[in-house]
Amino acid sequence: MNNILVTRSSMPDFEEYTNEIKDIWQSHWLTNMGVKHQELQKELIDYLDVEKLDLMVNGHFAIELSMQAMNLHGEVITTPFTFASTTHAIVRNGCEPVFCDIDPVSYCIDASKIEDLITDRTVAIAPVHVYGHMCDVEEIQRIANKYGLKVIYDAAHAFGVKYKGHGLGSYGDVSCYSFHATKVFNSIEGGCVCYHDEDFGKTLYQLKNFGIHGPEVVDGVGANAKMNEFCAAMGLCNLRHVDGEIAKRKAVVERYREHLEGVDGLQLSPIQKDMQPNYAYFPVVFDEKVFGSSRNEVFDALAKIGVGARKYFYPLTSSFDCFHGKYDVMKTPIAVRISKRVLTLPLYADLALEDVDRICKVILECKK
Ligand code: T4K
Repeated sequence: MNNILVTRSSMPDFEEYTNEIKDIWQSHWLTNMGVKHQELQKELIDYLDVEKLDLMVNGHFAIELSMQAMNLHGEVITTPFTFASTTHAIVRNGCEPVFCDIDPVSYCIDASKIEDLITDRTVAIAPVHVYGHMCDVEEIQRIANKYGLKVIYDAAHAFGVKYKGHGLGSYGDVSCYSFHATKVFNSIEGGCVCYHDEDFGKTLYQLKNFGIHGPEVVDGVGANAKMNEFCAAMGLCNLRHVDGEIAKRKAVVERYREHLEGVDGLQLSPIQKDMQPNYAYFPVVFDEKVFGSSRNEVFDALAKIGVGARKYFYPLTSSFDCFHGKYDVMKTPIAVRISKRVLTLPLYADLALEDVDRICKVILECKK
């Protein structure tokens, strides 16, 4: 079997992309909110079913600049079971992450534990729709309204997910998506912020362009987080095919489930109620005592046949070296447990079902 990695970027036909970028050659307009940028922005508002949206250079700056635009100072309740980006965006804004434990089934923030963490310094909640699973958006909004907190969703994994028929990105004050090469929908690098408040949108737009307000006015300390025209063009192409890609991912996930569902010692994620999933990741949690092999042993067995599963998300962000000694990881015991036991299996649209069969065979051979 050829090497199989945890994911593989979806790409349009070469001709489709070169066709899409032809007019960039004619116009010589390469970046700074050009025609492709505007087109993609419009199409994504429709596709994601959200009110307002601004494109970003990547998912990380979507989160970081959203927080900056809200001028947050204080504590932000979040989870450590995520990619570095979520926690780093909070810290780089000068705020203090306060880690809430995760739900043992969805792996998203356990909303029933948020209120206990609220202090007079709490300014926001930054939950993560991890693996494209959905947070308890209604309960989180109830808490935010009660305590006057902002809600910034890290929706990096949640492209195309719908809840009760509506775009998941319309929940909270903002939802931040990633369009990185490894995501369900990619623009090579890219991301967006979905939001409701017009004034927030204006501030965010300035912050992604150095804080520039007008040709002679710079009234914010901004960054450069603009999506360029080549990335926007890739996004336009990939958006035409994303429904087909998600359907193919679904077939891969169903094949995994055929092999692994009901096996003692393995925890698969259920499809959540009222939710249209995007099949972004396929996490499996290994209970060594029941299954007979640990997560790490399965990881090694797969590596031996050239399969690169990943330990998303191990280590927890709260135990990163850069935060050494700062956070007590034992305050989030479920996150610790899941993080030590989870393996995300290869998943992408073109993964052959026969390869899924072989991957599962190796996993099941680890059962003792
Ligand atoms: N919030 C959350 C919850 C996130 O997961 C992320 C990103 C963000 C925020 C921030 O969004 P961005 O600023 O990145 O837009 C990868 C991605 O780089 C990262 O975007 C993603 N999360 C994270 C979960 O996964 P690595 O370090 O695992 O990437 P890497 O280079 O090992 O790639 C993983 C696999 O993907 C490779 O084995 C093969 C495949 N791949 C990779 C690249 C770069 C491709 O097929 N094509 C490619 O171009 O972080």
